[in-house]
Amino acid sequence: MWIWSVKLALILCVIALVKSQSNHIIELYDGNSGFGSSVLIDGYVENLSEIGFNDVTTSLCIVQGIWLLYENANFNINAPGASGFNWGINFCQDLPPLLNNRVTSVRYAGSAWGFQEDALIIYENDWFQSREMYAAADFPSLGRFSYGGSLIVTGQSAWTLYVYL
Ligand SMILES: [Ca+2]
Ligand SMILES: [Ca+2]
Repeated sequence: MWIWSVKLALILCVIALVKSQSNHIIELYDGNSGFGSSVLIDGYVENLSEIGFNDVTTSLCIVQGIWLLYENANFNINAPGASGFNWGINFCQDLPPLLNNRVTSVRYAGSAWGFQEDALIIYENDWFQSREMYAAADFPSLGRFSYGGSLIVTGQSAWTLYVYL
C-alpha cells in the first residue's frame, strides 16, 4: 500500500510542479491582432479574474508551447464550455467567436521544461477539459485517475495504453 502512496505523492508533486512557471509562454490581448492591453502568462491560471483579464481576450500570441483556453474557470471542471488549443512558436491569431471575450482559464500541456519533450496527458473530458493526468514515463496504474475524454501526446516516443492493469 505504501507504494501506491508514494506514487500518488509523486503524481501530486509533478502536478504541483507543472502548475507553476514553465517555458510555455503565451500573451493574451484585449484587442484584435495583438493590440490593446495584454497579460503574459507562463503557468496555469484557474481564473483570469485573478489577474484582471477575465472575459476580455480577443487575440493571442504564443511565444512558445502548447496552450489550452477555456470559457469557464478551472479549465471547465465544474461547467463544461468552449475550449481551444494552440501550439507552436512565435505566432499570433484572433480567437474564434466562441471564445472571443469569453476566456476565463488557461493552462499549458506537456512538460513544464519543454513542450517537445516526451509526455502523455489524459484529460477527463473531451477537448482537453477538466482534470488531467500527466505522465512522462511508464506508468503501471493510473489508479483513480481513470480519465479518457481526450489526450495530448508530445515528443517523439510511442505510447501504449492499456485498459487493464
Ligand atoms: Ca476583447
Ligand atoms: Ca468566461
